[in-house]
Amino acid sequence: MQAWVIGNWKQNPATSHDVNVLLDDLLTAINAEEQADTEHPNSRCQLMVAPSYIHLAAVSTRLKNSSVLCAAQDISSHSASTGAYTGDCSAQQVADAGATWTIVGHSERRQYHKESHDSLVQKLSHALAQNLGVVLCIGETQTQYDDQQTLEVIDAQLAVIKDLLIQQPELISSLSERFIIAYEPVWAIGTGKVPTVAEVSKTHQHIKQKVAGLADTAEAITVLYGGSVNADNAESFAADAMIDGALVGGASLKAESFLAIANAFN
Ligand code: G2H
Repeated sequence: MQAWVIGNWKQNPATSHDVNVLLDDLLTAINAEEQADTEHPNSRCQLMVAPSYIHLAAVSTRLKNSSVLCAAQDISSHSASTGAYTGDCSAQQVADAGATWTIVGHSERRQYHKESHDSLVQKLSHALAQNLGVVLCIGETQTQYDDQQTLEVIDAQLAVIKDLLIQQPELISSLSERFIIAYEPVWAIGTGKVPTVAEVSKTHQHIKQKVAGLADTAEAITVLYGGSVNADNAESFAADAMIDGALVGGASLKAESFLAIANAFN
């Protein structure tokens, strides 16, 4: 299975200048790595970055002739295209800005913007209507982890896919191409705390089985781990067959650490 390493830049960098410096560093290093390894062009993991809306068009333009894809961090739940929704960006607008994927359901959106189950189903539907791939984030809080409710929480969060498929059963055959799941325990995000590889592996296996059951298919969906992934711990996650890559926050803001993580999954 193709590995993915995705940089979620969140509300960073602060300025367009800093965005360009990060992209300069990233593209220079990627070019050097690709030229040094022309024998194995297909064994490298797929890289993607998700800048904030304000930088999306500029970043996607700069990435156009590179191997790095560009994603939005979120899309509007209200409409796939236009409407009176102050502050929102639609799936059509982010696709027009050059994104080919979008993150949906990140725990920071769930926590700070109170995203509901129904709004997430709408976002999935709007993204797919505009041919955007979806990185759906799921994961339990510290209390839920302590109470050993991880799998129950995940099942409840994955129900957005079930409800989407009830509305649009024709999506079943292409689900694993159009969706990536990112398992991000909320307590591991930006904290430096991580679950054990065995815990992540068991949860990923559960997610793959659950999604395969929802879509009635044997085809496994890509499942990434996210939450305090860095250059030091990436190799241990990459060594596990159930972990198909990483969704990286803080460590994606430096080209060196982002590419070190990518190289662990190559
Ligand atoms: C989890 C992750 C990226 P970080 O939010 O989605 O962030 O790697 O900083 O924990």
